[in-house]
Amino acid sequence: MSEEEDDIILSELDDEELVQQMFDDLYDGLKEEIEESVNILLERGWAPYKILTEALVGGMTIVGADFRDGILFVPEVLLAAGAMKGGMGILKPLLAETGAPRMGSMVIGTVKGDIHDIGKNLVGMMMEGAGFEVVDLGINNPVENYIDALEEHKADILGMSALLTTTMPYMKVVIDTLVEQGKRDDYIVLVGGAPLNEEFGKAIGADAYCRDAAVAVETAKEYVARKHNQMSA
Ligand code: B12
Repeated sequence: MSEEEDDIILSELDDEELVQQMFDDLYDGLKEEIEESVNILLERGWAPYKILTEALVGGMTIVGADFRDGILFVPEVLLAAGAMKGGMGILKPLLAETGAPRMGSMVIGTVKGDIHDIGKNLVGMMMEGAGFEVVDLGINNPVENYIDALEEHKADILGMSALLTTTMPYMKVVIDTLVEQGKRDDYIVLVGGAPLNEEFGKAIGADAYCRDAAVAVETAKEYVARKHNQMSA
């Protein structure tokens, strides 16, 4: 880090400069700086969701582009992910404390062979904020993990995440197993992750593909309401 950069006092930057600085700090994997900036924006009255989407996800998009283009490599991206998680950790309780009524429950996890978890964590956080109970299975989940957890927690929704074109077909393995066991219709299945699209979601037999965490919450609410209506009909 150059001396010049050392001298930046985050709290003296205006909002726009601070968000720009957060993009740089996320890129450089500076967790403490990211945490400090998140706290500054909160003190300035920014809504947690705005900080999450505009500053953190915004910064991660830049990291993603440079990773794709071979400018950044795994170790750097891991540091960036660590910094992102530091910021998310501060926002998590704030997003969860909306006092929303209990909506239902969701089991969520990243599929077997895949260790990307930032998007999944974000979906989990937003779902909790919207009043869903969330059981997070973490990464690298074989089919049994999903099915055991769905049954144990009597969940309404199954959420699967995959960020690799090589791991996304595993979602179909999970759905096919549910079909074989006659349990497919017991759950609302939502899938997501950067390489997926709506067509893929349909092709594997999911109820819906969700582009981002906000869409996931809206979709989950819609399906749960529909399920309850069907049950009371
Ligand atoms: C961070 C990152 C990593 C980190 C992961 C750290 C972590 N703890 O997650 C590390 C460095 C470990 C990593 C490793 C690898 N990565 Co990587 N990684 C990324 C990167 C840059 C960002 C992903 C991210 O966190 N995005 C931010 C979040 C917020 O977005 P998101 O995940 O898309 O989630 C949102 C939506 O998709 C949706 N969503 C996500 N999940 C779910 C689930 C449900 C149920 C719902 C409803 C919605 C939903 O909502 C989320 C929130 O809005 C992407 C680039 C990209 N464009 O995605 C590459 C990327 C995914 N990685 C890639 C690759 C190739 C790899 C490696 C194979 C590299 C290597 N050579 O080792 C390994 C694979 C390791 C493995 N087995 O999983 C490729 C995949 C290419 C492909 N087509 O398959 C990408 C696209 C980069 C690229 N262009 O080359 N990676």
